[in-house]
Amino acid sequence: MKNAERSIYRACHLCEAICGLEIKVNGGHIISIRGDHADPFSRGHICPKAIALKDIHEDKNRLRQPLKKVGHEWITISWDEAFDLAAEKLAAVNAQHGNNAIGFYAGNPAVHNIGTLFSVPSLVRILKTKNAFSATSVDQLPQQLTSLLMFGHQFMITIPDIDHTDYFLILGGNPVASNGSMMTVPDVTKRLAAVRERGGSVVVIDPRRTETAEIASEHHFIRPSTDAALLMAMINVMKTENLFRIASPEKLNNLDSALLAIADVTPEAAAEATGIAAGTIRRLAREFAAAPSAVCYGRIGTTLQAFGTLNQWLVQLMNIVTGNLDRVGGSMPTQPIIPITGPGTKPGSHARWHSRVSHLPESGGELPVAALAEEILTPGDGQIRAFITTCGNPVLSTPNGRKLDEALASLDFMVSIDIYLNETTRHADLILPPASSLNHDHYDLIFNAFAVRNVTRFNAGIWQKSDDERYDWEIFGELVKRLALKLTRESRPAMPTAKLIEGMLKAGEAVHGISFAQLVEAEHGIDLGPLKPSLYSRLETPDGKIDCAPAVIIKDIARFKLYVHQKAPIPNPLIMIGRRHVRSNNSWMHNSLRLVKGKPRDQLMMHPADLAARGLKDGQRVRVVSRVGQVEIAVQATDSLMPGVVSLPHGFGHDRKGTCLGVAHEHAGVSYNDLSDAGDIDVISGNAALNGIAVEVTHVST
Ligand SMILES: Nc1nc2c(c(=O)[nH]1)N[C@H]1C(S)=C(S)[C@@H](COP(=O)(O)OP(=O)(O)OC[C@H]3O[C@@H](n4cnc5c(=O)[nH]c(N)nc54)[C@H](O)[C@@H]3O)O[C@H]1N2
Ligand SMILES: Nc1nc2c(c(=O)[nH]1)N[C@H]1C(S)=C(S)[C@@H](COP(=O)(O)OP(=O)(O)OC[C@H]3O[C@@H](n4cnc5c(=O)[nH]c(N)nc54)[C@H](O)[C@@H]3O)O[C@H]1N2
Ligand code: SF4
Ligand SMILES: [Mo]
Repeated sequence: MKNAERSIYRACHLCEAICGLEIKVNGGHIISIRGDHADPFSRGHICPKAIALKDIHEDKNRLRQPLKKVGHEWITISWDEAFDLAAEKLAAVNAQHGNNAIGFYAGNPAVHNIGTLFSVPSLVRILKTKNAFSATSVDQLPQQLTSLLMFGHQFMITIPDIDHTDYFLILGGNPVASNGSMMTVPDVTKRLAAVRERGGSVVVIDPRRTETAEIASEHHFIRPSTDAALLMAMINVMKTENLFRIASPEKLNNLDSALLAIADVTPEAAAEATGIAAGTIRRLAREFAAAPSAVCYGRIGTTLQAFGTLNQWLVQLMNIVTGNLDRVGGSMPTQPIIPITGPGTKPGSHARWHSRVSHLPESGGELPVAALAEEILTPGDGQIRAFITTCGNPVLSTPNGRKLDEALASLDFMVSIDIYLNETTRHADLILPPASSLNHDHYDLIFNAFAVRNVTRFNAGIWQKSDDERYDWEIFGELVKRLALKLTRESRPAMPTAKLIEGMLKAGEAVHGISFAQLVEAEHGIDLGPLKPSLYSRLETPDGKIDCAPAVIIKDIARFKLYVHQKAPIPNPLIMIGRRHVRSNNSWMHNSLRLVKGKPRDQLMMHPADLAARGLKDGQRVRVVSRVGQVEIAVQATDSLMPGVVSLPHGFGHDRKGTCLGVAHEHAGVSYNDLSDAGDIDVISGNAALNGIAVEVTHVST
């Protein structure tokens, strides 16, 4: 048997770090999973989640056959029957209620699955629905919208040049736990340490002293949702003290009006809003401006909050006025061999239509998911009556999960393409489970494009799937085909992943010089070198210049000032924010015992002074109450939180009835999003404001 053992090299598809793995298999069994030291990008780094790939692959709860709900029972049916049922039910809803009556949601793992990534647009095209949603609007939408408004393309995302910067300013990101986001950066802890080793600084701005803050040069607490004041004041200090080093003024439109719009925010005013001393703000501004190279980066803490787009605009302004946009050691776009910007790609769109009930704007063909529950629950023309989900668990991951539960339960028909019967898919009438991810061919189209180096890698599926299994792209393909027939619309046949990559690679081969055969051969991935300045020559705005003052953003400054004026001085009630842990991944990896065992990680974190003020004690069960809901959970006293702020991880709450997740159920925790309010949004983008929500914490007995 021993000589049947073989090593497979493959990128991990679980998070954005895309670490190289060495997976030892024997026949159909996984023997071990280790870091791939020959991967030039991840250099052998992995985290505990990678080992759990084996658990997911072998998980008895992972669905293997189509499931149909009959009364309160689930029965397995054939693929043929399942596709027919889905097409028939969806077409019936379409015929009776029109195109917008079918809604669609794609969740996070869709971005890690190239087949799904390319299938989603085909499905939405066939449905002709304006009610398409995704996890983008509980995540990075403000970043994409800012890129669209300023640079002319939603995916012209600039990436921190972590390996060369002298000054890394991180707001609202905890890459040591998350392994980096909108910044694909395997082995981030070593790379952050290297910034300091070469004499540079890492400065973290976060209401919690996070794992990243612990290894930074300095950390400052900030009152949630007030980052914009800090950034405005820093820019103003640089301006007043003549510290600007603008690199390409001829490429900048409207910089003066941008600066004018924020000019009245002094360090003193920002100190009052943020809780960071005015002297510190001045020093940070001077140091950022003086550093040979510097980069300002803002992640979930700056996007998944009430001023997401404003924050992302200010992040870019910081980099622009200091000459760090599109510069080595600053913030630069990648040049992936399969481009996601430029000719033939979709630059994105904004506000071409709005949601029916709350009038939230479309972006890139999608509506903000904060509008989903009300679009299902509110009667009238265009009401969503049937729903399709893939790779998503919006009941736990989007605002007001309880209301969404109610909404999904009221649908005429729901079908989920998913591997688990979980909090969301339990509402489906039909679940179509794809084959194990490890059987899929894998290419990180998006994460290659957001990486801190130019990299590329293709890995074929480890095993052939059995005849009775389907890849995600095959499920979509068949669904689209049968729907097209029923709706008498035209569809294109789905293409196998490898063929798709081969085709796209060929299109650019004259430029990048890498053939598909070479890519397949290079099983550890190919490093194509560090990021290089290219943004200024690739701008896709009509005049090829950066718009430094998009009107919708400038208009939103007044809302921010009002917010700060009303809410900042005394944070009472408490303000709740989220957190991530390296052993967890959004809502869907809690069925791996290896990851959830040990000390609980789902408590509410709270400052001892806030506990004492309420007569509460460390370890006690407490009730957390928000405008829309309440949960009961153990509290953990910690001075790593700013007083007045509490922290709860999202993705838990596995005690809902009707799921089939044995281990997760035993480690249920509570869902953060039972407390978040769909009415709390970043008004410009409609992105949910899941961080920075008002709660009160009391004794359970009251
Ligand atoms: N309060 C709060 N809420 C948050 C966040 C937060 O920070 N705080 N973060 C937000 C962010 S950034 C995100 S991205 C979202 C994530 O939100 P979602 O994407 O809605 O949820 P996930 O937990 O990622 O659920 C993934 C789903 O995909 C399924 N799945 C896994 N692998 C596959 C596969 O290969 N194929 C198919 N078909 N299905 C698969 C899983 O079973 C699960 O149902 O959550 C958001 N919600
Ligand atoms: N282990 C693990 N890794 C993951 C995930 C996971 O669930 N688990 N999810 C993946 C996904 S989908 C994503 S999008 C990325 C996210 O990657 P990150 O953005 O790095 O995610 P978080 O760890 O949630 O870090 C957000 C930080 O923002 C802080 N914060 C909250 N509110 C504010 C605020 O108003 N201002 C400031 N300055 N900070 C604030 C929080 O305290 C927290 O430390 O992680 C990815 N990687
Ligand atoms: S850091 Fe992310 S990509 Fe790397 S092994 Fe862990 S889960 Fe996989
Ligand atoms: Mo995310």
